[in-house]
Amino acid sequence: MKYKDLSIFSGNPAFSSMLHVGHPNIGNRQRFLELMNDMLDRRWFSNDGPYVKEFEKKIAEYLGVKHCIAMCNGTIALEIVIRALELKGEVIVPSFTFIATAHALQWQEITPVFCDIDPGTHHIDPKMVEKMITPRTTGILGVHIWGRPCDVEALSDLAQKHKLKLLFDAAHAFGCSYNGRMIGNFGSAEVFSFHATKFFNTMEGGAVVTNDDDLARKMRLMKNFGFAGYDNVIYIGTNGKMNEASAAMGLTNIESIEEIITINQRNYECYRKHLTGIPGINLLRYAGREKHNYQYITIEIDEAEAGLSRDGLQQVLWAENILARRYFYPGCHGMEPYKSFFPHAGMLLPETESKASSTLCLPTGTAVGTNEISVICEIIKLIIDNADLIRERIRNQE
Ligand code: T4K
Repeated sequence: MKYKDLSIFSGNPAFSSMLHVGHPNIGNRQRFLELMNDMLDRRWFSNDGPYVKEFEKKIAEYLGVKHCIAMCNGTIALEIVIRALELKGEVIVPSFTFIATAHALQWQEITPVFCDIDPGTHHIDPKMVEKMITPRTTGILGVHIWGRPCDVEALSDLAQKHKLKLLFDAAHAFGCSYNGRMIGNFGSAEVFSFHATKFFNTMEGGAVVTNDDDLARKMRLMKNFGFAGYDNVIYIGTNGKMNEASAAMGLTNIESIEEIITINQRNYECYRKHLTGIPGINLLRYAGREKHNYQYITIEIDEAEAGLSRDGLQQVLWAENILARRYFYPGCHGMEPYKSFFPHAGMLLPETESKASSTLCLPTGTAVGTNEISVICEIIKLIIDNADLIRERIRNQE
């Protein structure tokens, strides 16, 4: 598809350079450079260096949780905690999540059993979870999609009732709360991603946080090859360590976290104001008294009302250099190896299929200003106003 040809401004995109979803936020650059200089002087780059230790302490304090084990990324963090919890057999997980959630299970030969979502929240539906429990089920892996907490209480009750382990993928939910308590304090453990595209980043990085002392001890061994001191390996392990440069980025960014959230919230409010009233475009709301990080601007496109499909809208936005992303499309069950393993999974996942084909994430973060957001919304309005014409142009290009 030649996206440029779809520009509504006669082939001249509205923005001269790409507006991204996931352009990294950077705190105080000078502070980061100072930390990097110190690191170079010290010549200590990895293996539980001083920055990683300080980072873990700061994260644990910020979340009010006993243990933070920093890792090289969120995927390895998931794999390590899944192993430390001794999950096996089947684990129930939403299909409407990033592929890493499912892969972290499958990588350890655990079957991810895909569960449908609640269409109102986009979260794993506890009523459906209960129906998917079998004698092989050992755990539930909930995901706090878009930084909004999933139904922690219902999942905790289910886990308790059926004697299952409960783990949360909180990759999107750093800085968010559930019932006034910071995400990070629920289930046996919660996993964060601090990837460059996350609102709070360590370039690459992640962490498992937990209030369980034994689990924390086990994961500390596991992320360092199982070493319990020089020449003494007491456990099977891997290399899941965070490096010092990543920790320095984390230490820099944690100082600016409230500022970054304020900008994300400002951007969200700006989108809310400008998208209101555009037919068929519904912004997912951050509501209530919980703490939110506002890192995803997610819209749902009602094709019948908008006159255009989600994919049609995305194509025209790309032509205007607005790199909107259709995250979690087509759902984990629609990707390999799961597609081949469970070719009919979609029949049990109607809400997942519907949301995977109707949601779109729009650019935000500190690299995006309110003027740009007004223009993005103006363009979306123009596209929807001219949906018939645009459908015709897309058809001609296919
Ligand atoms: N669980 C969940 C629910 C997750 O969402 C994720 C990761 C994980 C687990 C696993 O955590 P990690 O192992 O990644 O720590 C991104 C991220 O790579 C991934 O971390 C994230 N979720 C996922 C939702 O999105 P893509 O496919 O969007 O990456 P890419 O390269 O297309 O970049 C996205 C946008 O960001 C582009 O428009 C370019 C921009 N960008 C990206 C990078 C890396 C920049 O402007 N600068 C950059 O440095 O996956």
